[in-house]
Amino acid sequence: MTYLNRSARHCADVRNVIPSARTVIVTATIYNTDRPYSTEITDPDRAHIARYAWGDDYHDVIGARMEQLLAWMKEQSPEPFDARACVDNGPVQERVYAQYAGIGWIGKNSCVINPQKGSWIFLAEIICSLDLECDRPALDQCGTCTLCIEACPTKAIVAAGVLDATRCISYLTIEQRKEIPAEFREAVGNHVYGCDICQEVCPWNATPPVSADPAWQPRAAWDGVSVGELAAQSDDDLQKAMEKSAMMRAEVAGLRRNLRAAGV
Ligand code: B12
Ligand code: SF4
Repeated sequence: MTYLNRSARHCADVRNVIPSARTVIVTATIYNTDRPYSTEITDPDRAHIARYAWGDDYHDVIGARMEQLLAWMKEQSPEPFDARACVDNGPVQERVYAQYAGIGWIGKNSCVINPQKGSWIFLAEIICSLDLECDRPALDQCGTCTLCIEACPTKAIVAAGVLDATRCISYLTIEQRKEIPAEFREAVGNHVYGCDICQEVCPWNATPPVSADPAWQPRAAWDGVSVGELAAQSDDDLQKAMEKSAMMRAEVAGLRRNLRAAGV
């Protein structure tokens, strides 16, 4: 993730993207479904895949929706304006803008938490030159709770809101390409793609809303499967199941490596 370092200065100000920028519109899209949390599953063989990756790739789905929203704004606006839509991959500190836009606060687990909807939300933005009225920033409501810090299996949350990304299972199983370091293997366990634990234990996600959007429903290949069942699938079948999903980031080779680390 050295790109984060290289682009930090550029990402600190959206006027580096659109020099005429006056407003950032932030959207939050619920992706939670009715399946149990990894922390609720007692079957020791069950494979754990982060829920944001169960369905279609959010970059494609939300990217297309943001372009539609932007097209609608351009139709409605009495004046022309400059704009760019971003989701995840754009040069934007998304959580910072989400907090300032009133979507939610950046929690101790470093995810944006909405007081009604929890944190199973994808963030996306439209940076534009329109001078729109702003919402109020969201207030931090983590209080004295430290459940996420305590529950993190790799102790990646080193202080409230501060993540040592190199310890996070999401980084270890998705972003980095080497074998999973031996010191983390036990803690990573059956987490074969990403991790949700610090959000699952969050009290703001105790009764979360569920999305009926077909885009986020779990694909059959990941729905309730064991690590053994996943490992038994051919590379071709895994490739087909991963097609147009966020799991393509790790590719079949990355998933296989994670399955090996899980002992299958
Ligand atoms: C790199 C990245 C990661 C890395 C590092 C995570 C991290 N916490 O930084 C890894 C791979 C570990 C990761 C993991 C996950 N990620 Co991620 N990730 C990103 C990404 C692409 C960039 C984040 C980044 O720049 N981090 C590096 C530094 C700068 O972060 P930081 O030091 O914590 O930054 C804080 C301060 O420095 C300060 N700050 C920085 N700049 C500025 C500027 C100003 C003006 C101010 C005031 C403050 C300020 O505020 C920042 C936010 O707290 C964003 C998308 C995006 N473009 O923003 C998604 C994003 C944060 N991830 C997301 C998700 C869903 C996840 C996972 C849940 C996926 C999973 N299930 O496995 C996990 C959660 C892990 C966790 N507890 O955070 C979502 C979060 C949604 C939400 N509700 O908040 C995002 C927003 C993507 C999206 N569009 O929805 N992720
Ligand atoms: S996603 Fe998992 S490994 Fe990463 S900080 Fe949260 S609990 Fe820890």
